[in-house]
Amino acid sequence: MDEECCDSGCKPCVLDPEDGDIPDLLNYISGEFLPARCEEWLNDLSPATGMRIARVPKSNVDDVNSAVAAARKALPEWSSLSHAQRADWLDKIANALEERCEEVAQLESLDTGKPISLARNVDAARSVTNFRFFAEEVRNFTAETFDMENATNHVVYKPVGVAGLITPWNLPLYLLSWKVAPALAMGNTVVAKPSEMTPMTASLLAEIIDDVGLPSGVFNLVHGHGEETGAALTSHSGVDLISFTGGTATGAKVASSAASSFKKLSLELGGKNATIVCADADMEKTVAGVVRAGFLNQGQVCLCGSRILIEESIYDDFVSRFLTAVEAMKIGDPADPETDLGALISADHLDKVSGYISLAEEEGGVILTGGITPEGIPKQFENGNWLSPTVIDGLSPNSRCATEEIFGPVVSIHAFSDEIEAIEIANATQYGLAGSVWTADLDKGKRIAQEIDTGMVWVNTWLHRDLRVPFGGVKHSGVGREGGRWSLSFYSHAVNICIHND
Ligand code: TXE
Repeated sequence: MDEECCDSGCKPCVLDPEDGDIPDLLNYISGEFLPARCEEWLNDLSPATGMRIARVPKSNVDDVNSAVAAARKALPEWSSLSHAQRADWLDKIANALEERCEEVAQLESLDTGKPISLARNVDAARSVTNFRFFAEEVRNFTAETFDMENATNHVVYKPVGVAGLITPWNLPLYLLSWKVAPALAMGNTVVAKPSEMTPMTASLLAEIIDDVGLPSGVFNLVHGHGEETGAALTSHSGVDLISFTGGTATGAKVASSAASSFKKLSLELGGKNATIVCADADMEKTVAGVVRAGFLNQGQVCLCGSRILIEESIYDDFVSRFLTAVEAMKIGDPADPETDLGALISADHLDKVSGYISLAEEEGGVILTGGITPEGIPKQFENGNWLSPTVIDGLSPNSRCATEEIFGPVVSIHAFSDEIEAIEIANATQYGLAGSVWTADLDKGKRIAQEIDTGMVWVNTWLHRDLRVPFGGVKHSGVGREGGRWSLSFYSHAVNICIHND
């Protein structure tokens, strides 16, 4: 094996001497598959093995300019279609995607290091559903009218224009399709910029869109680094709207870049979500739910419950059952259908997460389980980014590890004495995305849920999604809401036309 300095990070990547036939992914601009104009490439690495699995165009401002020009050119015709016509296009994409569902799952698991079962049941399935759901939403979309004594107000929803869609690496096609579908449904044209770490399924989507014959320029895809390609998109004067999902620090840069040209903006950022376990909760169901909330996708979901608050009277009993369940999870080969936990996204990210575990020890935390490279990882994975699921006790709820986003398979556990203290701890972070409450008393569950400063709270469940409901955060977790009619409203301008009756 040779070592080479990757463009996609400062870590050396491992090159398989037999990787000569790795795919070169391409941009998709105005209906053509193209390399970056500068003909430079980034390496896409497998999180599980560290091997290079693809090359990605290192696009720059020239490629972004071409993509935006293509999207602007396609806008008048696309935006003149009816809702029903655009819904038909979304259904065609959904059907074609569904036919290649297994391929989506395989690519997503390879590119992200997540277990194949998760890629099949969540990523691939939801990507199809997103297109189908928004096809139906826009078909049934009715604009409001408001009658006055001598006039009628007609609200008309116009497309915003060219939508720049920037997505992260944790749920690549799931999140991209969550933005592309409503953006197209409302008559916008799109320039998508997926994460440079997980470009594969975005390229597959471009292939599918090309196959179904969507008019050229309606959907464009530009691969590349965030600082170069992403920043060129957010600052582009020909882009009218930015929807961004990613880290809070990047979100701040995106917001300031988009602000000078007053782009419509939606930011879905990080989270540090509390899971509140009350003494009256059903122990068996709660343990299973709290493990899932803490560790799904190796804890790399913005909604993950990484701060577990447990009522004092059941603390010892709950923790003992919780540890047993955490230690029973199967970590290893992402391609094995029995695997529960795969690899972390990158060597840099593993360093970040491991750094937090060291910090936790400095802050007085005690590692109850995990915190190490899992034992028995097969040889082919020895250069991958592996970490065993980690549970930390003894931290102050105000410590950095208990309040900052770690975004890995790491949770901290804390005791609380009553509802008021649980709410106080839950709110003691700059984030405000989600949370969950586990209790047999549904009135209490609802009461606590209303006091948590987040955009979403689940009671006795987690990540139980109805696509019609608003999705988004408060505080440093984001700005704006997407989902159902909130998406249709974000991806359009509401214009009022008042007609006098006399
Ligand atoms: O994401 P970034 P990173 C959190 C998590 C993680 C941290 C950093 O805590 O550790 O963010 O992750 C593009 N202008 N989340 O650095 O940088 C980038 O190319 C325009 C939470 O990997 O936010 C990618 O397409 N775009 C999160 C996208 O932004 C830029 C999911 C996200 O990358 C850009 C992922 C710029 N200046 C990480 N810089 C969630 N909310 O679910 C980067 N990008």
